Amino acid sequence: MAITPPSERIWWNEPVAKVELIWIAVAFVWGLVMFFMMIYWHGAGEQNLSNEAYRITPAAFSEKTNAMVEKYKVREEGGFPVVRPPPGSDVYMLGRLWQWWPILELEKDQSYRLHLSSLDWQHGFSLQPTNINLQIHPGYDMVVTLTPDQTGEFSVVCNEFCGIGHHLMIGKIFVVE
Ligand SMILES: [Cu+2]
Repeated sequence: MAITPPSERIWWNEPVAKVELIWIAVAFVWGLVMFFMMIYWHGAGEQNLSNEAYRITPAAFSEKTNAMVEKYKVREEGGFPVVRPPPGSDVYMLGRLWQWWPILELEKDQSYRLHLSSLDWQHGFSLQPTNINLQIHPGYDMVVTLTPDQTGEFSVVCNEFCGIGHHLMIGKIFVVE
């Protein structure tokens, strides 16, 4: 904190030190690099997905999810319905305190339109172990076109802190032949 006024009245019009100019140039160039990396990673990276987003109310999203579960439920697992929707269809997974619901069973090398939304707060959809991450907000229907290319059991963990049950918020996607 300055307790005396600057000695020159026009204090801001001094020549800028060379070191400072170098730092400004470095920061500017790095900013440009990062900007173009965003575009590069969109194509070359495997985490930044092209997605679509639409407005939807939590009630409407919940209704669509329930309709899919009723139609395509094949079994239960730990109190969760396991749903096997036909390839090419719209599939829904909702986030809420504190679960990803329902469990999905998808076929390898088939494409699905995966719809994600939250019924309450912001959640993070993190597909493990592939490390695909999306922010999931109430009021928005995030749509990702998904073509699983390996079979197995994948976990969906919430990676946006959402309260006391956050660490228990684990969903599942099975990919089968
Ligand atoms: Cu959460």
